[in-house]
Amino acid sequence: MIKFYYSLGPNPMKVALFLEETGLPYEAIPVESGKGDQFEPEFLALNPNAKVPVIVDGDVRVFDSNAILLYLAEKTGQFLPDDSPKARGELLSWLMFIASGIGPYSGQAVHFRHHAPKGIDYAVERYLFEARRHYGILDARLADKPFLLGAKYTIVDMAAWGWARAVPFILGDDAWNTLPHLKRWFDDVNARPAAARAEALKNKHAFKAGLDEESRRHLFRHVKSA
Ligand SMILES: N[C@@H](CCC(=O)N[C@@H](CS)C(=O)NCC(=O)O)C(=O)O
Repeated sequence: MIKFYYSLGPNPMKVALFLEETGLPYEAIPVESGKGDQFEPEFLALNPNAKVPVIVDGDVRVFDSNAILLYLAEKTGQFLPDDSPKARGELLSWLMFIASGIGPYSGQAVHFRHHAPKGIDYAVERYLFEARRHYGILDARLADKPFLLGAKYTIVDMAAWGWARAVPFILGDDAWNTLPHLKRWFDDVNARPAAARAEALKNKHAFKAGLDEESRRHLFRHVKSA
């Protein structure tokens, strides 16, 4: 059975959606990042980057959410586009765009909007601008397509869904009004029973909520006094 090390953050949730879509048997193992579980030696041996998600599938370890999606899709042959170089080019391009653009800019926009000390407007504006620009690219892509690779729902949609769940928190409460195609797609993915089952993971384990001193110490390690 696959061991799935997770929290309820955007990156683990992409993998939860895949696991629920396929019905692959898995054991969900919570990692309390706010309590420092990610720095325990056993976890660092699985992911030297000290982040979730990670999966262990027999003697195979995979860390990083988009790598896990690709691994599981190739293993099961599910949620991939047609088997042609052209379709694979699209798959890899959009998957890496989400991995290297949507994810990091969203994460930094959240950090500077919600958690950084006040008064660094330049950083807030920079990351918010770039995050908005990235979501705008997805919105434009979806103007004439049901899903990000076209007619077929794939792991690229799952990768984007993990982050799309947080769009109002990342970009602001009115963000969905400015991204109509992305919102239509988001509603379609949310309507899938697997999305509801993935969301139900929150009922399995009560993760520590909020950002108290202990959480800040583990999550914001660049702050000397945290
Ligand atoms: N590139 C990694 C990023 C993983 C990541 O940032 N995970 C977050 C949850 S969404 C995390 O573990 N945060 C806790 C921490 O930074 O200590 C991926 O896509 O899996």
